[in-house]
This record gives sequence, structure tokens and C-alpha cells, in this order.
Amino acid sequence: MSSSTNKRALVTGVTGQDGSYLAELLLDEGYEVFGLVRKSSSPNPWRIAHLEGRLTLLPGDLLDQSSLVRALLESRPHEVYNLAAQSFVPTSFEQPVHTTEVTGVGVLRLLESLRQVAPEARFYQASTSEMFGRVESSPQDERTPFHPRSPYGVAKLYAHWATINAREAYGLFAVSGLLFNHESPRRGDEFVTQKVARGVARIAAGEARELRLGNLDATRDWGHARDYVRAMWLMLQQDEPRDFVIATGRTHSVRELCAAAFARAGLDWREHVTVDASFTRPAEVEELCGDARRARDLLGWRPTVGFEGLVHEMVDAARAPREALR
Ligand code: NAP
Ligand code: F7E
Repeated sequence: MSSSTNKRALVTGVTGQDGSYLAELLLDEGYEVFGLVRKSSSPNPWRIAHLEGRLTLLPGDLLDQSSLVRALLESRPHEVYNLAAQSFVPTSFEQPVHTTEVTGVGVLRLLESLRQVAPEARFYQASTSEMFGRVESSPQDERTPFHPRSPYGVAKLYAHWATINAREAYGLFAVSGLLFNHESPRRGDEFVTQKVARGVARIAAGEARELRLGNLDATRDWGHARDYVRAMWLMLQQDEPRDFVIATGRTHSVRELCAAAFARAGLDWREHVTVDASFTRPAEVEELCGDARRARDLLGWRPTVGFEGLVHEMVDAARAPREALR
């Protein structure tokens, strides 16, 4: 249902999983929505193709400050959602400097651009449970100490503090959402939930017999991306800028993920999953479980999709044609 507002929003990372769901939400709320898109050898629009004509795409890259200034001047946003990042943890071990430039310093470029040309705009930074890393207590909330375990986690922690500092030093309405893992049929292929869902689909179709994975013991607090982008939006509708943990409070292992996903297709995961050490990480985040009480109390936010529902949706979508992803 569409309502009307005179607000404009700029979303970086609009071609990614969260960007596509957030753009949908903002359009439904009546916003004029601008999406920042970086140059690649061939465009990558599949997650936002169904929004064509409703979104304005602007060229820009977190590595290029003048492109960010231009995008802000063109969109004149009331709200800026920074979802762009090199977001895959294993790649951050292979390309730590690139990851830091985009995921860490890129956020400072955007904040500095905002400060110069759109200081009244409200700013959301996509922070992550990966900043908690090697946790000493569970569940994790807004007061839990950080101990990142990858160049990605370290870069996100820099961006997190840059966001807080922009709020405290310059008075920007800048908030950081500490979001735990969230997934959907639009998740990138390499992340474990999608890798398992699409692996199940190939095996069920008789196109493969085996799925090779890394650490089956790791546990994550997995929610649905559509629920989580609503929390981002709610954070920017508050009277005061404040950081929030967003999570389901339930945690499952990769092994349990496999069991649920294969069972959805009537298969036994133990007959198909092989552990392959090449998918383990130089340093691992072994367990994560979030406490989103502050978001529940102050934002009225609650997740609507549980672990089983999420896994079933992803497996069913992986077995269906791509149009089912809308
Ligand atoms: P994603 O699917 O990997 O999307 C990342 C987006 O960033 C893509 O649109 C990508 O563009 C864009 N991008 C990459 N490098 C860029 C650059 N140099 N300049 C401009 N844009 C660039 O990520 P996601 O899962 O939607 O997550 C959204 C954000 O939340 C990310 O910042 C991620 O780190 C963070 N986060 C995610 C989770 C999660 O569980 N999903 C949890 C906590 C935090 P291309 O399409 O051109 O590659
Ligand atoms: O791994 C284990 C892996 O790559 C989850 C990003 O969105 O969420 C995501 O980061 C777990 C890890 O996500 C495989 O070792 C086992 O323990 O799906 P993932 P992630 O690293 O938790 C956070 C919140 C973000 O912010 C990130 O941007 O699964 N695992 N076997 C595997 N993981 C992968 N990818 N592939 C495997 O074969």
C-alpha cells in the first residue's frame, strides 16, 4: 500500500540484497528514491529490475568522493542509507586494503560529503554483528565489547565509530544499526544460507550430488532481510539519533541450517554435505546471538520470520524460476 510523503531518500548499495528491499519499503512509504550504482563491466540490476521506472539511479562509488557529493547534490535527500560495502568476509581476507577502502574509509568519504553539502540529512550506517567477533558473553547487545575477527569486521568497526563521531562532533543525525545476519532469496550466492539453498536445489534436480562447505559448527542468529530493512527505516524516524542491535535472539549452527534446508526438499544432508577446509577462515566468528530488546522497546520492532520459515522460503525460491524472487 502506497502512502504519500514529500521525502527523498538516497540508498547506496541499492543493487544489493538489503538495498533492493529497502528501496521497495521506501517507495511504499511514498518516498522519492535515489539509488547509487557503481560502474561495472556489465550492469547488475536483477534485484531491482522490477522497480524500473520507480527508482532514480545515480552513478557513484564509495571510492570516489566527488561522485558522492554529486549524488547528494542531485538527490537532495532527507535520508541517506549507506548499505554499500564489500560485504563478503572471506574476500576481506584476500583483499583487506580494498575492503578497508570501501567498507571503512568509504563511509568517512560519505559522511564528509554529507557534512559539506547535506548536513540536515539523516544518515544510517549498516553496521554488523561481525564487529562483536570473538564474543565473551551472550547474547550481544549495544553494550557488548567489540572484538572483530576479519578485515571486514575491522573496517566496519572504523565506520561505526566514524558515524558516532559525526554525530557527537558535528551534530549530524547519524545512526548505526548493528544488524545480525539477515538473508532472503535475494542473498548473494556465496553466503552460506544461499549456497546451501541453491546447493539443495541443484541436488534435488539431479544436477549435482555433493555440497562442499567449511565450518559446520559456527552458529549465527539468522533473520529475514525484509524485516531488517524496516528496522533501518524506523531508526531514522526517531526524535533522537541512537544505535540499535537488530536480531532474532535465536541462534542455529550451519549444521542445523543444512538439516533444515535438505529436509525441505526431502533429502538427508548427511548424504550430500562434505567438509572442505578451503572454505574455513583464517579467523572465525564461532557464535553470535543478538539481544534486540532496545529495538523492541523503542522502535516497536520485532522480527516476523523465524529460522524455519526463512530456510523454507530460500529453498523454495532456489528451486523456482528467478521471477519468484520479487
Ligand atoms: P550486498 O548484497 O553485498 O550488497 C552490497 C552493495 O554494495 C551492492 O549494491 C554493491 O554493488 C555495493 N558496493 C560495493 N562496493 C561499492 C563501492 N565501492 N561503491 C558503491 N557501492 C558499492 O550486501 P547486503 O547483504 O545487502 O548488506 C547491506 C549492507 O549491510 C552492507 O554494508 C553489509 O556489509 C551490511 N550488513 C549486512 C548484513 C547481512 O547479514 N546481510 C548484516 C550486517 C550488516 P554491486 O551490486 O555493484 O556489487
Ligand atoms: O557465513 C560458515 C562461515 O558467509 C556464515 C555477511 O552478510 O553476515 C555475513 O557474514 C557462517 C560463517 O556470513 C561455509 O564460516 C561454513 O561462520 O554466510 P556467511 P558471515 O560471515 O556471518 C554478517 C552479519 C555481515 O555483516 C557480512 O557482511 O557460515 N560457513 N561453510 C560458510 N560460509 C560460507 N560463506 N561458505 C561456506 O561454504
